[in-house]
Amino acid sequence: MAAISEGTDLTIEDGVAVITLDYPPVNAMSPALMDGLYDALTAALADDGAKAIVLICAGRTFIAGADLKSMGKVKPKVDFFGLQEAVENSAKPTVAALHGTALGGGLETALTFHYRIATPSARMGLPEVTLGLLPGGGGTQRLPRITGAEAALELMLTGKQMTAKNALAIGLIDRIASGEDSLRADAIAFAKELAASGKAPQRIRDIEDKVAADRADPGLMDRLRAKWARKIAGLDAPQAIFRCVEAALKGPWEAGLAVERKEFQGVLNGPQSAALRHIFMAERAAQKIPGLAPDLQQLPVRKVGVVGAGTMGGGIAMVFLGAGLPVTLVETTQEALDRGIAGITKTLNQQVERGRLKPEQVAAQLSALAPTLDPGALADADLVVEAIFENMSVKKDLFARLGAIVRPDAILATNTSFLNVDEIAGAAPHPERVIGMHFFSPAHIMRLLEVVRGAKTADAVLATVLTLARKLGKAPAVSGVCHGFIANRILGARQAPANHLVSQGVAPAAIDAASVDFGFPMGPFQMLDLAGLDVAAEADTSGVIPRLVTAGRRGQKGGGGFYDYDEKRTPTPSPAALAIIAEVTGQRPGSKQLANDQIMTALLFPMVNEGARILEEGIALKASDIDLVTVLGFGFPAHKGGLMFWADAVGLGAIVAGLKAAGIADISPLLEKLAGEGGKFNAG
Ligand code: T1G
Repeated sequence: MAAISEGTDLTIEDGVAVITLDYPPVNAMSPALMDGLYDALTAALADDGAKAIVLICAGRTFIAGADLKSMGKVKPKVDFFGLQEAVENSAKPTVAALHGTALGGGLETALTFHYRIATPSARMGLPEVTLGLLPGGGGTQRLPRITGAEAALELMLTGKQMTAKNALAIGLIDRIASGEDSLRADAIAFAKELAASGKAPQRIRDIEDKVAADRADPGLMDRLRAKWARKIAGLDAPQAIFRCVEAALKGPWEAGLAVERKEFQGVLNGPQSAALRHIFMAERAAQKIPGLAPDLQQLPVRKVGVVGAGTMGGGIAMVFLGAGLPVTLVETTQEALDRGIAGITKTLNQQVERGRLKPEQVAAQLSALAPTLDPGALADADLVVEAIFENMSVKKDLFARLGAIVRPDAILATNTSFLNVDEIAGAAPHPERVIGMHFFSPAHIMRLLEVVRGAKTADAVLATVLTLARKLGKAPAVSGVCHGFIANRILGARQAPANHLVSQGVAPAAIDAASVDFGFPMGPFQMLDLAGLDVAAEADTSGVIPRLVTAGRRGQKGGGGFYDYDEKRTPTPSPAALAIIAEVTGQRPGSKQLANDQIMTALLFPMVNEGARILEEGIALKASDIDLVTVLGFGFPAHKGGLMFWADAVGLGAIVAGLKAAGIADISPLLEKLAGEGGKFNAG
């Protein structure tokens, strides 16, 4: 084994040059990897003892993409295209051996090899679009040549991963290894076979039949644009991908590649990609807690208890069942328990109808669910999550009772959305094992998990829950103890100015429309209708929401709220609600018209101010945690990077000026300080 460089080895085995890359954690295409690969290729091509070349990676995965940490910052000595020319124009057959997740630039690199073999469990895809990028290593030109434009667009616009089996079926790979451990041997055997056959290496760039057929269909691209229009509206990368695919169909190869290069630079340097890459990194950074020893002994979580089988309890139970953990589900009445089980069963069966789960998976999950009226059944649980009525005394009573049932080291987690976790912990013996696990509804769909660290929560408990969150497929973010933690506290900061605009005569529907135009899935009043107006009645000093509630307008679930809803839950502004608003505020809704950006400034600037306070108080450890929470918790547009990233882009000076112009006096000192020194929340 000749070491070409720190992470690149080259050996000649039976006339086959085997290049092995080892750049943990995911063999991302850092300049070091690219230089090592280029040097190894050059050596292999020059070595007469090598009749074919295999590329394989050590560690958990084949190249998982360009290196997000150095992208656009540090240049390799030879770029993607120089590397690919060397491979593709090799007279010796070249084979890429894929395992793990061959993604983005990794798959694109594999596509410049003449042949590809993968392990049965390997997955591959071009997820660049999820980062606001596009496959900038020739992927937009090679994929249509393999799959045709329609399938290529589906893969590049969704960024979805495909299995080795599917990849074989569409011709993305040529073989599947006989087993997970035989990839290297099978790849070498494949390469030897190719060398012996004298078969000319096949370059994907030379495959023209599919693009020629697409080119012969003049209406194809218009039909595909129409198909995708709504999903990609307002997003730069998907539009650029369309232009690249059109160039691939038009040809010739060099022209198409030139279009891809130009379009890639455009999105790489655009605001949306910086925002989306920020969120990608924020999700990973959120799991790194300063002062938490990385080798901390974590607690085993093999058996889970959930107390409460309502909407949240049922959803939480499904989250654990979906991760393969057995769940004891406790309720106080048989009727509530039966209703909970029925809800879980119905939802799991819907997942089967949608092709997300197989019937045998549902059967396995339901057999791992143990419903009971006896809390004593929790005695051997390693973790118990309560999802009962949002009332402090009820929760404290439960934790006191649980403290007498479960082991002293069993973790007790509360799913409270607002209440003081320290006070709840105080009701249980060994409060150091108490933590908040705030799931977002629907719990089995929403990825965010606010992990609320109590004053006494032990580090081992925190570390265990953070690891568990990843196993559950959740994106955890740590919050300190305050009313509403991070997400709901910031949402509360949005509701006050929204209510104030309504009291001035701005129509709720206009405020919601401006929010959707900004990129939120829905605006504050549609969201209130969904959550139920009673949760926001007390805080509404304008008096509108309390009046709607007393008029029986409690939201979607109870007689409509700001909107009336048809059987498909399509909202229309409610004349009854508008009349109540006019009566309470003395202003006809709509009598005041504001531009969308004026409305959004009125809503978002106070949210930024609250985010700054959350940072000042140490409730959130860093601004990127707040960005992650706002994107995953209530749909702040990810292509704007989350609340604090967006504020940095607006400029903190402008935000302070806007708050002052709106007469908001209590501005966060941190926000004032950063604004004063031209700083940013997400510095560096
Ligand atoms: N660059 C740098 N670091 C990366 C990385 C990347 N592309 N992907 C992951 N990491 C780090 C991550 O920060 C974490 O580090 C560790 O690896 C484990 O990641 C030209 C331009 C591969 C499926 O979009 O989807 O190619 O926090 O916690 O859950 O066309 O990571 O431990 O220090 O996510 O097992 C395209 C992104 C890039 C793939 C593994 N590629 N990565 O998931 O582990 S753009 C991607 C993932 C591109 C070309 C374009 C996932 C994963 P640390 P992890 P995981």
